[in-house]
Amino acid sequence: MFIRHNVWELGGDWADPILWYARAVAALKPKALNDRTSWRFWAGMHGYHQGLWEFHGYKASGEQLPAKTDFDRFWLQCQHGSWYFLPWHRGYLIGFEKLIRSTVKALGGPDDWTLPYWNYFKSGQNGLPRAFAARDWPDGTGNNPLFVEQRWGPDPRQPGNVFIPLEAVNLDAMTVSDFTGVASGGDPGFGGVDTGFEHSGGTHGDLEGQPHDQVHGLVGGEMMFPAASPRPLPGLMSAPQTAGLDPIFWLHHANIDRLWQAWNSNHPDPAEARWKDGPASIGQHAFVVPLPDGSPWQFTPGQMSDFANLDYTYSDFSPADALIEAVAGVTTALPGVIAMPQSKGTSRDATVEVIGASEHSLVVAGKGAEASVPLDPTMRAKVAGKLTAGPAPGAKAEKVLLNLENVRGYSDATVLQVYVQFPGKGSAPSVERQVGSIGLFGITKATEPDDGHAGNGLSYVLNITKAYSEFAGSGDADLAKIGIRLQAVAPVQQSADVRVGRISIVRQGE
Ligand SMILES: [Cu+2]
Repeated sequence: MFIRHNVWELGGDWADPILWYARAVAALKPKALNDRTSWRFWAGMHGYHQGLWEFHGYKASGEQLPAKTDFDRFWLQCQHGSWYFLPWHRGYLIGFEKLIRSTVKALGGPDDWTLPYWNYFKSGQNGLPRAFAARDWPDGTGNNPLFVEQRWGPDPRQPGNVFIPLEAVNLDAMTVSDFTGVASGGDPGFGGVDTGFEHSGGTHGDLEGQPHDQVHGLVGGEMMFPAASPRPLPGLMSAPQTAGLDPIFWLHHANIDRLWQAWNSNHPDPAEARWKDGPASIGQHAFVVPLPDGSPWQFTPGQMSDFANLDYTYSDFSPADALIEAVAGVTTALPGVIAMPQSKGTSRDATVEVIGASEHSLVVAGKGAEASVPLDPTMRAKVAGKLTAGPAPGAKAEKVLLNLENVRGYSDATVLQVYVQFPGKGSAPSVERQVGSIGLFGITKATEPDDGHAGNGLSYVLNITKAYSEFAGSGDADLAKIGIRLQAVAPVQQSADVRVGRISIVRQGE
């Protein structure tokens, strides 16, 4: 059994597992793009963009791509906006870990190397692990392969200062009871919505949407290169087409994988054969990665879900180590997540109804944007009644959800903190609550029409039940209209043309 450990607790910035990782990355980076065991081939399996790869120096113009049979079989496979997001990435990590382990062994290292995970939620560990931030090897010589120039971090005024601002991420997904959600504006579920093979789906599952997407954008950041493009260019981690090129990608995904298994301790994965057997079982693209000898290894979500029969585990499954108090005053009680009650039935047959929606699209630029959403009086009364009464025995609890629909634009690194404003009645002051954040990871691809997608952008669903119920039946708030404020972690460039198609508030329940 191989054990994956916390990267911050290996016993030093350049503890052996990190040093061997760096040596293996150095060995794999120069390999040919079309070699199934090269660094760049593995990144291409996640996603590929010729312009970005060439601009950032990861492909020479005219350099040979993999042959068409290999390209079609292995490349552009990553599953996003799909209930396959977690199992696909688990198989991808397993294959990658095998490649690094065999490379480490070939270089004279130990034969039990495992992929460390980066738990940015743990106190004092939200900074980029230091070996990844150093330009030099530990002996002071240059060219540390774990260092990436195009990893700009959350603050454009301090490019290269990489950390995860804790007020921009949360572990709310861990409290979601169902793996599979609904795509119609309701909760998209812990693991995502029911899709076929889906390289860039429009609605991300709860764990994918938070913290996965945010961490990508906060680590990668973006930069203006006016000579090359009027739009900001994403750091490697900020866009799915380049993320796999950054060595930190794998440690981030190991943490997401760990959170999935932590959630699994008392929530089941989908039981449907179509999920377990994967898209290959319905005649679509198989999930397949090369083994270290280059031979293909095909896997199914069902195999990835059977954690006891995989040959690795984690040193620690706790999502974080303490209460995380967000700057906005929102307190999320983390230790309680493991004790959440099981849901009754599944959310897939729940009713989803619109309480109110904005009439215009909303441009997001600079520091952010604000909008107001009128709420229908009849629906408001219905929701207030249900929230006050609580669920009948055996019934699903009432949920109120904020939808940011058809968000389009060209800034994959953008992270927006989302606030809801409840206007006061009469002279009572209005009150604002942070309800989460969204990360626009994958937005460029979702904005441009391609084969299979109309360019509808990405849609986000945030659970605002807690904040809403505080005011729903209160005499101090007037909910005829509520305000939505989006606050950018880093300024949104005008040229990125970010806009929200529609904002709606929906209820989900019986
Ligand atoms: Cu990812």
